[in-house]
Amino acid sequence: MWTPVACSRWRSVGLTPETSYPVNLGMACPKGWEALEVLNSEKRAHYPLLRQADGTQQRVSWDTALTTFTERFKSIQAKHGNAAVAFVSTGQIVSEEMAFLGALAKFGMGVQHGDGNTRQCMATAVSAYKESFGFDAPPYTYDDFEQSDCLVFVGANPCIGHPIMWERVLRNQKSPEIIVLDPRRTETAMASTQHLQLNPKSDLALLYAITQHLIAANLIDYDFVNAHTEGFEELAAHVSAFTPEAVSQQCGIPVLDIRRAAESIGRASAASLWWTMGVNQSYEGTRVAQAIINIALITGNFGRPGTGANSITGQCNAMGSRLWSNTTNLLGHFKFESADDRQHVAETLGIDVDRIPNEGSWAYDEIVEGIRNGEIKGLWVIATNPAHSWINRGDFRELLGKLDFLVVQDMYDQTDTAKHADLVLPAAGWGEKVGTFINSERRYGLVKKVRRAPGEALADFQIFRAIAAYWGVGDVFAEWTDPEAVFRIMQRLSRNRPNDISGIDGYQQLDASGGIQWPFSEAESQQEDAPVQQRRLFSDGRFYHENGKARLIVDQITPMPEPPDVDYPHLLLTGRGTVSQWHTQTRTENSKVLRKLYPQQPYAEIHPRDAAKLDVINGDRIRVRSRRGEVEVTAMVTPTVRSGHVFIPMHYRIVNELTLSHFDPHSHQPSYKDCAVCLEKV
Ligand SMILES: Nc1nc2c(c(=O)[nH]1)N[C@H]1C(S)=C(S)[C@@H](COP(=O)(O)OP(=O)(O)OC[C@H]3O[C@@H](n4cnc5c(=O)[nH]c(N)nc54)[C@H](O)[C@@H]3O)O[C@H]1N2
Ligand SMILES: Nc1nc2c(c(=O)[nH]1)N[C@H]1C(S)=C(S)[C@@H](COP(=O)(O)OP(=O)(O)OC[C@H]3O[C@@H](n4cnc5c(=O)[nH]c(N)nc54)[C@H](O)[C@@H]3O)O[C@H]1N2
Ligand SMILES: [Mo]
Repeated sequence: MWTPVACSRWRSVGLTPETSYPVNLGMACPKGWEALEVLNSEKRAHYPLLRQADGTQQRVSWDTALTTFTERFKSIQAKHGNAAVAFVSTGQIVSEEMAFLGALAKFGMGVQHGDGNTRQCMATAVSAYKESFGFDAPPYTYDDFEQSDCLVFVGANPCIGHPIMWERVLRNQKSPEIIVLDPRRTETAMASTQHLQLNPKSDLALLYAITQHLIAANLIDYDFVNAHTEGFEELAAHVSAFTPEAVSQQCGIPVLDIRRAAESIGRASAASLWWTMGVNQSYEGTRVAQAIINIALITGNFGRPGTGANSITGQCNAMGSRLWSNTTNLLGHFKFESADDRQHVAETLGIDVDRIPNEGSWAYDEIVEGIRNGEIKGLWVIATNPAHSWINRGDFRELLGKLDFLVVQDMYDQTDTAKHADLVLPAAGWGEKVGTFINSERRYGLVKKVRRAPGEALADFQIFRAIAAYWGVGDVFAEWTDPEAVFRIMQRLSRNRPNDISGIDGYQQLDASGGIQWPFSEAESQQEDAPVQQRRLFSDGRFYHENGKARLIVDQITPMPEPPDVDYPHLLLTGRGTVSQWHTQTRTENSKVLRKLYPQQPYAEIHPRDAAKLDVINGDRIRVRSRRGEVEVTAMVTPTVRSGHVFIPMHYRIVNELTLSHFDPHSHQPSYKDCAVCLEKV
């Protein structure tokens, strides 16, 4: 949490991290220090832009913009049906805006399909938790980083991606065992006590082998298993073939190292397992995440300090999107398919139940296919930049050209996606509006306005309100007057649900208390001894399935769809490059300080042996080619990647020219970190 420094009305000159906020405890990463600077950029969207007959985008008034938005989308719907207009949103706007967008699109405009960049990021964790626990519920609190005596990081590089959380690990006083499963020798791996540098996508086999050893060595908490889980016998039978000896070669990990990792987990008094994109962005990610959950369950590592099977969130409000985007789930994590749920939501919102569709949206990849086959003709993109970030983006950019009408609502009007837009709606950003973000540990925190947005840019909330009025559904959203009014609606919807927030006494309490983790029911708020700052789930061992038990889920191993071969002998890994870069760089490239902290030219990390074979040295130009495209990058020769692997940070737009469109079948999350490429010296 940040406090503005020396701030006249709507003009802050600096930010300083708050020492008492329970999340960052006064620490900050470089992107945080520069958060105001990137708001001042020339590239900010100042005015609505409309594409003219000559192909150029020209400034128009908000009235023209909103009239055009309404007329064009309504005419598409009149001609091709309501479902021909779709939206793609984000984990980067406040929860109240997320809820408003989803409700406006689906209950107001009759849109059937909408999804968000959360699909690229968290969908796998959601599917895994829902199936295993019965609800999408990361159980931990950040204090667990400090309370654990064995921390396992699977496909996560918190030194780069989550520096504030990594600081919490460094504050751990228990000399913990830190086990990292990553095919690269990352900064996090270097700081670990055990780095299992496994072959990419061999996680499932390795985790099953760890499970097998835990069972064989009798390191199971049978009391917990019997009382709180189901499926142990099937699990034990399934993993019995995955002995450390049987998987060692496939995973590239010595037998003894597998056993040692299993022993460390099994013998810890509080073990916690953490995962991020090395798991979520995989064609079998849901099953890998569940293999992680299984290990925490069978060792009884739930509900106590320092434990848990813990998915770390990517974007600032990915969890807001999971609960409130009204895309896959009905607003507030209800089911579109359930008549009772639709009735309940309609009554709570005071709207006609017929406004609520009886099926969820298509997933992102299905929306993309809908554009390809002509079922989707109009697209509204809010706070995401898919022309850079979508898998195999070359193909995606061509598809954007097929749309009859593309609207992009962003803080910047020069993003890769905004350049293709027929209409650009200029939005205010973080620091220029109010609302709540929900972080990885389920904490609602208040986002405050510390400055005014540039030009005629408006908070997304105000844009949605204006669209509701122009569309002619202002009366449906009469109660949705400001973010806090929507927060109260969200509180009503959450009542008696796993994500209950009915006990929060408005924004003022969120502000005063340093944020509040869900669930926080009205009943709990009245208990005198209720813990306020650090709350973890499942201390009573009750999960959300009807019988209260968690499910142990196992599956067959899936082969990698495009493994390296003679023509494309290398495997491409992608991910975060530096602490100073954020995603598609629409924000971070606007800070002079941050720009100095990372290479301007796209680069690829390759192993010294591969460099020698290609006859290149550090700094030489190389060509990386996949079956989809080819790019030129600078070679960064380093033993952090294994021979046969190449790593390119996702911050450079070239990276998704190469990636292969393939997805986890359960979560539909893109598998961004595995495709075959070949390298040539330029
Ligand atoms: N500086 C910075 N921080 C960020 C972001 C940013 O853009 N910049 N983005 C934020 C967001 S939205 C996200 S989602 C998070 C992402 O945070 P992380 O998930 O930590 O980041 P990544 O680098 O994408 O992936 C993590 C690791 O997965 C490894 N990996 C690749 N394939 C495999 C595999 O098959 N198995 C295993 N076990 N590991 C594998 C990669 O080598 C990589 O080191 O970061 C957040 N924080
Ligand atoms: N190859 C490869 N590709 C990847 C990944 C990978 O690891 N490898 N990671 C994936 C992951 S985890 C993620 S999360 C995605 C991220 O991909 P994107 O979502 O496409 O990337 P961002 O750059 O975060 O885009 C967010 C946009 O929202 C705008 N914005 C920010 N705040 C606001 C606001 O308040 N209102 C409005 N209207 N606009 C706002 C920003 O200006 C920016 O243009 O990339 C995915 N793509
Ligand atoms: Mo992400």
